[in-house]
Amino acid sequence: MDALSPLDRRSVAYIALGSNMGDREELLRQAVERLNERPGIEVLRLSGLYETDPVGYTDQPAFLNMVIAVQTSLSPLELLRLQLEVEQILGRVRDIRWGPRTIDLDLLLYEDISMDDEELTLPHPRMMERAFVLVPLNDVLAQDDVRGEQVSEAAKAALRDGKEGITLWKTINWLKEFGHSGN
Ligand code: PH2
Ligand code: MG
Ligand code: MG
Repeated sequence: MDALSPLDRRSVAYIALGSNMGDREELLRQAVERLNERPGIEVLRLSGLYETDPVGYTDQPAFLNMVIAVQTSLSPLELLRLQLEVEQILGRVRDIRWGPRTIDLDLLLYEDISMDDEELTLPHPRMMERAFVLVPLNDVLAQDDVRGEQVSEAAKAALRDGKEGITLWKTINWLKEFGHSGN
């Protein structure tokens, strides 16, 4: 039997992005482009861009948040490390926990993997409570994903409660510009 090439072992993962410093839209766009240009990762779908009130530490500017669906041959930890690298390239300085940031990339879901490791917990432990994650995730979650109903119900509930301000700020079509990385 033939060995599977890495390209045959592609997995679908979902990454949440947020920015509340500098040119927020441009930082998000750059982050998505930099992920997409790496070998072993291809961006499949982009949510809308949502403007959201800060949650947790509230004395900071509004965020732009989005979620992307990617297909990847990287492992969860490799994907996480790539995200950290992209955060660093785009000037992320980690100081205040939950404080202002140029760019934040959080791995939400990787296939149906559950893990709780020092470096990475999957699914993301706080994702089901956060409208700024649930609403854009609901835009891009695969139609046949078993978590679809749970995510769309939680997103609707979060919007209904209205405790987190969240508004659709812009719809985007960056994938056309990026072209295809061919990996
Ligand atoms: N990220 C946080 C803390 N609070 N609030 C909003 N609206 N959006 C975020 O991305 C966000 C936040 C920690 O990563
Ligand atoms: Mg975060
Ligand atoms: Mg983070």
